[in-house]
Amino acid sequence: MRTADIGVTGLATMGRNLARNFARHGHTVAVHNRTESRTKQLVEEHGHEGAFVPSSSIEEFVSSLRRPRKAIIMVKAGPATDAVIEELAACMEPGDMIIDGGNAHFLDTRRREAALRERGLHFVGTGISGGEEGALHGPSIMPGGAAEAYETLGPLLEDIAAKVDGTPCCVHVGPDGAGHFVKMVHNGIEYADMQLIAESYDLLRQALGLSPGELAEVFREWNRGELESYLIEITAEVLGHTDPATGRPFVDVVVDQAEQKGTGRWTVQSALELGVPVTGIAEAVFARSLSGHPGQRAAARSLAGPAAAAAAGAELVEDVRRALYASKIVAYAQGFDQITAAGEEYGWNVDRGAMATIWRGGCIIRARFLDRIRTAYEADPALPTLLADPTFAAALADAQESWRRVVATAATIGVPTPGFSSALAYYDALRRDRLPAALIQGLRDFFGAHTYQRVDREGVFHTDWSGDRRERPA
Ligand code: NBP
Repeated sequence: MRTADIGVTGLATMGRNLARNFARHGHTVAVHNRTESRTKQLVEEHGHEGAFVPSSSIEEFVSSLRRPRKAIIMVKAGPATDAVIEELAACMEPGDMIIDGGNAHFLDTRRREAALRERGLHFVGTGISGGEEGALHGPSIMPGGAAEAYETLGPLLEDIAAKVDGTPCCVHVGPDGAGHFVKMVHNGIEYADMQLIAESYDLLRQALGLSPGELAEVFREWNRGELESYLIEITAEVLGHTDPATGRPFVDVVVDQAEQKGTGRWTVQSALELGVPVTGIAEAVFARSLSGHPGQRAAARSLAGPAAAAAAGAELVEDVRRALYASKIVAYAQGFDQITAAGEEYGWNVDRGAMATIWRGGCIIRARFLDRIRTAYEADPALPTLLADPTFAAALADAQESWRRVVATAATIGVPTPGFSSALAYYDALRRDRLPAALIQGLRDFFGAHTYQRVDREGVFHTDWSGDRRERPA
């Protein structure tokens, strides 16, 4: 009975393709789904691709696995995951592993891992990126959980992961919820990346009157340089697509309200808790929210705009390319800061260079750029901010004049670029010698006696604002 190397329960889009990926790599895969027809369909349609062991019940599924058992759950994240964990755990024995490949919140993963550890089982919360295609042909895989579990599970996951220069896009991220956390930040960065791309498109279209087809060419060209990435590549595809029903550019027939499944929001919520300014991701989440308020947008349509409709020449294209690159560096730097802060908060010690390495292939944010991030962290694993890496600092220096012109042009002609603007503000704030936070401290002390520190003396002080205005140690 116990023949399968690994099992997958939950055979919708992701689970089915993941199971096929294991089978295609020569692994015997146990497969199970709550509704049995999905299991049967998988074996009927793809049974010839490798060795599948179908089961109609969880008990049968678990007993078809070789020990230590490794069962991957690919069901809708939330209560369904808890229900399936409970069913699996009831039939498992100490040392067995339950792997959650769904998009769980990392705090749920921490809770589940602690509960299963008590029962002698391993729980490996695993981020999987790359969507349907990635699951079949090689995703980027971010497993958390105990290092001991990774020893036996890791080789299987590395086998099916995407490979870049022969290196698998899979590494043990850290204990308990580290894998799902890093996947969440990956998704947050994906939001920021897409927002910056959308702003580039919008500004060039509004300022220069370029058509979507012409802009597709611009993005295609950009994809040959330092911006080379999956998202830039597919931007050219989407902008170049014509709606067959109307003959109009596809982008013009799509309702301009961006949806979200929640991982961007989770990233920002966590960043607020950790005190990390992920302005690029936050602006991207808010921009989607704003787009989804048609009533307010209609009510505001008659508000006054600038007199200047267009104020730019063809050099704006190169300026926007540089601004996009600079803003992208900021968004990634902020995301990596969040991983650092969470590592400290939860005791994970995540290797940031390794994260850049496993995001180079398989996932949505895959890009040439990630190689530079990997190199930066290899050169200095304790780098306080990516912006301080000599290569990125030079790239920002090179881009900053363009970046400022882009933000100024956008403001002048009234095109919203919250991603570009906030990234530039972050850059300028971080490089400042003195920030106006000193005034904020003064105000806080004035109205709430919140105290302050001085630049010239140790200690904490309070000024008696309503009395004699003398300073006293607090
Ligand atoms: P869905 O998220 O659409 O979930 C459908 C699967 O969940 C089906 O197999 C369904 O079984 C099962 N399920 C549900 Br719903 N409730 C269940 C329950 N109470 N007990 C047992 N099974 C239950 O599938 P998906 O799009 O393949 O995604 C799977 C996971 O991977 C999700 O967590 C998702 O967030 C994550 N993910 C998805 C992508 C992507 O691109 N789609 C990418 C990365 C990660 P049934 O057939 O009996 O209804």
